[in-house]
Amino acid sequence: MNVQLSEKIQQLKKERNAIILAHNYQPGEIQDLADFTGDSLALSVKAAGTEADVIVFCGVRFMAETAAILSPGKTVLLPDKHAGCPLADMITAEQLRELKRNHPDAAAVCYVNSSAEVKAESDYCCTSSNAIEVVESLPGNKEIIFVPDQHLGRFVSEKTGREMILWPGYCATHAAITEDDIKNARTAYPDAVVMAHPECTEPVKKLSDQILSTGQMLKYARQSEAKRFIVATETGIIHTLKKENPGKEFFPASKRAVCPNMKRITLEKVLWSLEDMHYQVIVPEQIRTRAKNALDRMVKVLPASPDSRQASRGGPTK
Ligand code: CIZ
Repeated sequence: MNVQLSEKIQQLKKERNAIILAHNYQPGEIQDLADFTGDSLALSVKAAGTEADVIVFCGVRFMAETAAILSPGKTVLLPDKHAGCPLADMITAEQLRELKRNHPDAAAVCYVNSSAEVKAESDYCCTSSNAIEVVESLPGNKEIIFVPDQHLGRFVSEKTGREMILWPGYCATHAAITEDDIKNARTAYPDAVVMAHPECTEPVKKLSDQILSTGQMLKYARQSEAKRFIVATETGIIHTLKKENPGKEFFPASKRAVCPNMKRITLEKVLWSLEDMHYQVIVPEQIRTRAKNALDRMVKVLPASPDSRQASRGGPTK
């Protein structure tokens, strides 16, 4: 870590009454600098509960938007304005409106990896850790539209037995992990547990032992008796997995599973972001309130707050 840079950041952070959030997929030095690390929703919920005036979100745009949706009184900064999410960009609000016009009785469920506009058009939001529960909460005869991730959608459909209208979106970083990667990793580390994210393709998930969101992976690794783990998600999470579990070993399923957008955030950009108060992520109020409704409906069908849920309901799903 560049000590001078990080000292400057800490100083400015105090002056601005700011907090720094880092997603589990961020570079290690950004995670080490952050006040909180975690998944996008847990981070946004945490930030909303603080007295900070400024949130620096080290992640991608939809994550900063989620923080802005939950913290209308705070300034939300994304250190690199080009840090987008190709998966979130695979569906627009107009495309979802058209899907809803074609299925007027359907409930629209959107994965948190979506733009604020798409959330605003949705009845429910969900995360990869609660998507099954959100879908299960809907009446059995209700048609369901699920956007934008087809792999998470198919996984939820299989687990719940509910047929869903799936949008063909996908995360290119998770799609880069192949069946051969899992087979090769298993050959190299035969005693390792394979943890895969639900955004992975179906064949990869079928070859894995545990299908887990990032928060669930962290919890599973902490609690498991296993000593070695193959990790089939963005490789940034391995930094925290190693830090939290010094006696255990973690291997990426594929070294190609690196999200170029997540890696746009650097220490320099975090500093510039606080110096110049850019790039502000603003969600227009009429979009924000509708998007928040989708998040609130999600929380209502779950028994606890997203934070405690992550801890208490983060059990494996396979
Ligand atoms: O919602 C998030 O933070 C993402 C992208 C994945 C996860 O499993 O936490």
